[in-house]
Amino acid sequence: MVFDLEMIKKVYANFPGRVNAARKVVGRPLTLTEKILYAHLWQGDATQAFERGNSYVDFAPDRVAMQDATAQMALLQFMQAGRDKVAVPSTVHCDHLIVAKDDSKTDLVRAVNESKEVYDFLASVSNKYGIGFWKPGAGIIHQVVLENYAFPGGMMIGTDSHTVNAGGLGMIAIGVGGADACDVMSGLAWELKMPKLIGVKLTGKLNGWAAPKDVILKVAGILTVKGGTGAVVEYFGEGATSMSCTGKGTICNMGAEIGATTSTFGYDASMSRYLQSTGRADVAALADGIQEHLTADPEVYANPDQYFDQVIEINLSELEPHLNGPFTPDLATPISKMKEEAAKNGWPVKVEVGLIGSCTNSSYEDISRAVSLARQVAEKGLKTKAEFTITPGSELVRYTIERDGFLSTFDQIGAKVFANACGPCIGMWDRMGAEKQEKNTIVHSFNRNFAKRADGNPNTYAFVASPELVTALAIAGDLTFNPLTDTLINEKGEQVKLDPPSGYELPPTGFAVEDAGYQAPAADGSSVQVIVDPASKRLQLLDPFPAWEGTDLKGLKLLIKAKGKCTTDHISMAGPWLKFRGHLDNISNNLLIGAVNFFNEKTDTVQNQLTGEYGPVPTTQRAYKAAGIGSIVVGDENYGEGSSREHAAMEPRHLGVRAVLVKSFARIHETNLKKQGMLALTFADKNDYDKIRENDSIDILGLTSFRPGQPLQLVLHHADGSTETILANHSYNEQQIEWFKAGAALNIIRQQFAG
Ligand code: MIC
Ligand code: SF4
Repeated sequence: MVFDLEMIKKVYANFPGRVNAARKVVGRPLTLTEKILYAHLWQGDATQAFERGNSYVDFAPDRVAMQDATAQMALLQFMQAGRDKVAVPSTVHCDHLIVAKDDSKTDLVRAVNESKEVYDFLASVSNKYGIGFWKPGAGIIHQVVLENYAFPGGMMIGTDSHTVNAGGLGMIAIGVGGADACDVMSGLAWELKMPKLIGVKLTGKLNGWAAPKDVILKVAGILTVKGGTGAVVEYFGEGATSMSCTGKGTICNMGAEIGATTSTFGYDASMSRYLQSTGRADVAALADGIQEHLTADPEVYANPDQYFDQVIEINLSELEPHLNGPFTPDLATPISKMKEEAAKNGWPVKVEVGLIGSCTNSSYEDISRAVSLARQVAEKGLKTKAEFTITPGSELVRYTIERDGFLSTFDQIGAKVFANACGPCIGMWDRMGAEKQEKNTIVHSFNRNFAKRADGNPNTYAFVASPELVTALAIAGDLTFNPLTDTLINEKGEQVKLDPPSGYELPPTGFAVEDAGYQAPAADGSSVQVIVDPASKRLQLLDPFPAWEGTDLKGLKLLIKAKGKCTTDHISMAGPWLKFRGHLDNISNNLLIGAVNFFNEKTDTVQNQLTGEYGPVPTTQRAYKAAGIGSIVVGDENYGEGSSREHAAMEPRHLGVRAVLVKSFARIHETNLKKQGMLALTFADKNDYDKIRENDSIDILGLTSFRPGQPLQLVLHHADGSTETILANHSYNEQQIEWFKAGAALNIIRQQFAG
């Protein structure tokens, strides 16, 4: 079945005209990114050129996707927006709440029982408002979107940072907070600063052990976790077209780890093959009809330096397999250097567990290449040294790999197959012994490896690699094993070498599935009741946040000055906390518990300025709230990196934090703060971070004349009676200032619909 074919036809019917209009106003050949963006202007045909990195632009995305952990908040907000039905095709995917422990069946049954209330809520809201619902077990949002909804030249937003995965099928797909999704589902425009453009030219061809994953691991090493901020990464060149569509998806997926707004590839034969094999020959035929518009103008790829803000070139023929980590996805080490690096840094080299799958790497191709290595275990008389797990990305893939015998090969090496869900990737992994907090190493094909992410153990060193390399390292049980050069000793004591992986881009006999797990919404949902039990611990209807009081904010207490990396995992942890994603007050008990306090280097231990005592961050903040005192959070570089979860913005808002002042922000988090009526500020002089003292009370001045481009003044009242004044920049435009004044963007939508 092809979903929303009429919508795709409409987009394609307008596409050539829109691209031509854009080329005229921009006055030069266009990149693919520009074509898709200009073809999705809210206003229709372009009448002016927008300045990259500067102009705020209103867009009209074609669709919205939400995963269960973020959909709860997105839909709780949408329910307040006063709409009967979503304005664009939208879907909900149940993938984040399933704990990986025993095996897929047992784990799924347990999750369906444990999270029944949440699943029922999501199913009934979906049914009521015309949203497609993918049941638990159907698969991970991004894989399901790629298989069913993504289309070349389309534009979508999703409440998950890895929504960008759909760039593999030539989309502009962007991760957002739930409030943004709520806007688009309510029929409003979606605003984004016109991104800068990074071009990545891929020459040569992948071979041997190198995989698409290595392209993005390498790019992450070059650009770092901040390098893509505010930019779209567009890949091109012979290396791009020679790669599979799902491989392109992997590269785009992990573009979230460099902070990129999104990544994309031009339409090519690999995308057409993928569309056909996933039952969408119609879409492929439509895309063929406008193919020159679904890639950049030829001048652009011939002279990329003239059209992109930055150009990187990677020769795939020379690309080495990489391992990125530990604790950050941009610490890239080519496998040949691992022995040296591990010894130098004291990384534990014994691999305890190899995990493949996730939304990043669970295509048929990935699994078939990994299985070609698993097969060699028996053939070469080896024994797998580490534990090994697989989380298939969708039921379509799982069913097909089972049919093709791959799962039984994995079974022979003792692998565990978890449910088609996020599982260990998001800390939903009941790993035996993790509570002992022993120092240990795991390797996985996921995208993130922040401390504690997979198993909650701060001493787990997690390294990211291609599924092929993960499989080889699990077989060897050794992080420093270089399959290109090293041999293993088999059961008979002989030295054997693994042959390089091989596999299939797509299943030779086609995909198959019995029940993909989709539930269509009611044609007329007006009589569907959505019930939220007021006594529920997992769901809570939202109360609107109060409007700004109309004055400067004075006497804000410093809640915490966070030191170093402060991702959304540090601000609002996942794992066991995922169960409270629909209950703002309960989840607020994890506020910033992972952030390191600059003054004592401890986590979750800050001074309460009212009592002088040290206590957990949420308790301290609740004390300020009870006393009617506002507070401020101070942070370092790239604050809020990682996830799209708006809980990281709503929790401080709910508990009475008024402003977040940092050296720099990650894009989605900065927008989330603005949407929820918070002040998201950056130090005009980054050195002023050092001026913030533990017992500071801080005034924010200039709010009564809050204007775009004009810094605010902050007065730091130190405990010794001295004061210092510093400047804070902001990136609010007129509209966003209105959100601040109204108390949240949603308060404005609500008023509009009520009026
Ligand atoms: C993640 O990979 O961190 C998540 C869990 O998918 C998040 C979304 C969430 O926090 O629910 C993301 O990447 O946006
Ligand atoms: Fe799920 Fe992990 Fe993908 Fe996030 S990155 S959507 S947690 S599989």
